[in-house]
Amino acid sequence: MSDAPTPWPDGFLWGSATAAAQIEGAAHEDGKEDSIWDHFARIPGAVAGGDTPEVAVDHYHRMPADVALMKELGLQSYRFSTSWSRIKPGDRFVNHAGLDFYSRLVDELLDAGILPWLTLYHWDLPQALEKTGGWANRDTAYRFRDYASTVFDALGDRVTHWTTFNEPLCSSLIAYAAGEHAPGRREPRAALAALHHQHLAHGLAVQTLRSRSEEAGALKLGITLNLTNAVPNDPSDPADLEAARRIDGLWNRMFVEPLLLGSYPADVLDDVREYDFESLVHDGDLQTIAQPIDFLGVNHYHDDNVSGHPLPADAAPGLVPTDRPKASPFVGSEYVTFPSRRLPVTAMGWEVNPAGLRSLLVRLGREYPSPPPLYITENGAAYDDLVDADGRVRDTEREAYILSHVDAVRGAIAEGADVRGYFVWSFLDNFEWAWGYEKRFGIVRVDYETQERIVKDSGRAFARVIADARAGVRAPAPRSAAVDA
Ligand code: GBH
Repeated sequence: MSDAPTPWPDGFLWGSATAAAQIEGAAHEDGKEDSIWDHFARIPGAVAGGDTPEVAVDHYHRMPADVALMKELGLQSYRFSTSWSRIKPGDRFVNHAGLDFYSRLVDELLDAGILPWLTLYHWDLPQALEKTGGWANRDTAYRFRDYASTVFDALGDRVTHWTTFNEPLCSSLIAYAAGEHAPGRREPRAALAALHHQHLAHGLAVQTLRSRSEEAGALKLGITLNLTNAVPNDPSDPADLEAARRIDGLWNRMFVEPLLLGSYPADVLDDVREYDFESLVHDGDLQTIAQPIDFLGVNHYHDDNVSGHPLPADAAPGLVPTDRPKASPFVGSEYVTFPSRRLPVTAMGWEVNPAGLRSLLVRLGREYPSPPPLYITENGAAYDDLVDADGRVRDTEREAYILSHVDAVRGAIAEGADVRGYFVWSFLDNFEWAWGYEKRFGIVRVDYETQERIVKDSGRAFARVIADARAGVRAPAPRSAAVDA
């Protein structure tokens, strides 16, 4: 009853997202050199099926047609990332041929009436910088600031929305401790160093871009975090509550709090005491990191169901570990387990639970004094698509996932969360990191033989959501509310 659908707030922004290494291909064209993902994918066993980002979905050569398709679906904004190793190969000179690709992309988007939403780092560090220590080396933060400044030189006249990092949790803890992502290191202390240095790099880049902005308020600067509710498996069990505190601390608060409060959470510093995290934090770093930002991007896919007990031998597979060998990304809390709650899951094994997104958004507004406006910068699902003989992709599960999560966002807004936009992940099927091309997240299908694009049923449904929202149409009440009435 309380769930009567409200219209979307004025100016609510609808879009879709991708990342350079996942879609561009042309991995060694026009002067681009190896990123850590090009390098990592060539290590036998690192990526499922031996897949690499070398060709991906060839977006580098098909960009104008892809933008035309975005326009056809009515996207108001397109979130993409720039590739550092295309723009500054080896982090040396500026490669104008590489930079020019993004300049053409931005022009194409603006011509189509689509707002460019640029991410500077979506996991593809130049391999040359990994050789000098990667993100475990503090100097990489300063190299990032210079790269950000280079991109701003070229695009700052046309791009207003800038995201420094996409999911620093993944590019620190999963990349440097679990070894599941490039560079594939399994060094907990290096992972914590990467975490702090990415925060620092964010702050340095925000300072630099802000100082370069000529018109106050014209630039919108922010960061995207992947935030995940840590749900205690048995809320009456102290061990499960403690496990949930640890995962919430390491997974969420270690990222949100330095940015919004200017401090790392004391309980997590205690959990990681053996790695001497505090010696990584120099005087003044936290002030740099806590620069005011204009938005917080939230990527959300699923909750984590958390336990402090070992899994029973006959347990259903939980969220982690996956089927590839890896170390734990849960630095300092390696003992925590993730039992299955037996909710429906996607092809990734991730739970489908839109209520989790709603509570997460509401909680951000309640727990932090005046959080910046929130944007859902990624939400979506992998499923094995059914393709009809006539080529129609009836991805009913993905469609249901997206519609139910869009509805959860609206529910959160009704409860007071300041959410200003929603980007579905992903615009195209693409290189799903360690899973290669096996997992498909697109609302547009890509035939990996021919590179043909086919809008899936979920893409058509999302286009209708956008059209209705913009027309001020009140969507029908969600099914549960309709039943209650
Ligand atoms: C996003 O990250 C990425 O930004 C995007 O590039 C990607 O394609 C998309 O999602 C789909 O995967 O506990 O170590 O087993 C994914 C967010 C957060 C998913 C951590 C896996 C658990 C890893 N990830 N999560 S682990």
